[in-house]
Amino acid sequence: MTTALQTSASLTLAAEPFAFSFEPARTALVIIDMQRDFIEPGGFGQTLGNDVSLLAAIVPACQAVLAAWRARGGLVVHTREAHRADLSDCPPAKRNRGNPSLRIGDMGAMGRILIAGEPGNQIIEALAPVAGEIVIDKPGKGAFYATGLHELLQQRGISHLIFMGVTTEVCVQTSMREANDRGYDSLLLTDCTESYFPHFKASAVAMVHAQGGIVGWTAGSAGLLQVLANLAHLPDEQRC
Ligand code: TIU
Repeated sequence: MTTALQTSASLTLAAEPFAFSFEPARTALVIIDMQRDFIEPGGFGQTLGNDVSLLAAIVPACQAVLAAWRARGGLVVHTREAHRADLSDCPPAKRNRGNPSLRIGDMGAMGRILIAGEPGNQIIEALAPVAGEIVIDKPGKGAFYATGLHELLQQRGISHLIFMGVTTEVCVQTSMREANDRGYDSLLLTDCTESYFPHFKASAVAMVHAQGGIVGWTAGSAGLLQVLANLAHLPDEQRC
């Protein structure tokens, strides 16, 4: 049975640096950049010289959380790092940085690299958005920069964010820091995020919850799945 996350009850799960509590109806699941450009060979991630196979490992854990969140009727936000076809939203500094084998906008194995609408820019099939979910194309690393995300979340009364996606220390951490400065309480699911550099992932996770949660909270997805499963067993009057 689908249960809308209308409960005003607060759910709590174990996390670092301390327990994370959230009202499901005021919480969005934010999935950062699970797009072919980063996860499959021939996309942006590989043009930067990375081994993209590392990132695919988190897909099953992300699927499990997404399925549980959807089953409870929770708000889902997907982001894609995506530029306009004319590159008018891609600063030359970003395009010219480093020595990638292909630059943003060049033709690659999955269409033009990091360009909206190209095959490589689509979210992977396993996590594809469904009707009613928010999809944000973002020209920067952060989900809030030059997007309407903050306004969309405010319109829906969202105060808490649960993050998954890639890469931990680049687009995920940047988005969490942007969220923090805008007043959101954020949780990062550690088995649902990955980096091309395992030690960067470990450091980024530590940076989020250090100093009393200077950016937010971190936890494995099992605790979240457990509280969502418990929610399904609440009597109706406590759900709504
Ligand atoms: N290169 C890298 O680690 N990440 C990005 O360029 N974008 C995101 O993290 N999505």
